[in-house]
Amino acid sequence: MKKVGVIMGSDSDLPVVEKAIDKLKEYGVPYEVHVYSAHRTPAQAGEFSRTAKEKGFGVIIAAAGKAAHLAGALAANTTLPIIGIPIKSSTLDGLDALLSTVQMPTGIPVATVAIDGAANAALLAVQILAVSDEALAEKLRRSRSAEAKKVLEKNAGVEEEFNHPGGKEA
Ligand code: RP5
Repeated sequence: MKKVGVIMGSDSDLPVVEKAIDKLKEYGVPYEVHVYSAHRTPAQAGEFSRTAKEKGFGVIIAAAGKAAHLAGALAANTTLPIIGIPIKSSTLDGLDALLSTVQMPTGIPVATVAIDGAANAALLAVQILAVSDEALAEKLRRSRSAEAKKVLEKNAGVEEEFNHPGGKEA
């Protein structure tokens, strides 16, 4: 199976990025984690994405905060899909990182998830790999069914409480 590269701009992003790592572990997807910064270590970031395909990566997740150029800088050097996680790490509550990550020029796309949306970034990476991996696709389907079942159970509880004679809203 192809690996997922998990790159963050600073180790201060790790508390959020760990949610992506946990999700990849849950799906048994191989991954590597690195701290490469678009601004502080641009040579290492560029080298990583230039050689990622030949090193067996299929998708790259890039997490960065503030003026978050990491995902775009990685995308500039590879045709592998790049998923950007804008990190909330400044006085602007992550809106700075969101706009810096999502507003890519035509030709160099970055699939941007929500601010601090690390679990969804990993799920999207798994979904990309699952296009050519039926066992992984089946795991995703089973997980979605299990999630739906939990929501339906919660709905049943709420309906029971509010929609019956004698219930709170009856
Ligand atoms: C970004 O600046 C990093 O991704 C991090 O979110 C933010 C702050 O970095 P540190 O100053 O905590 O290293 O490049």
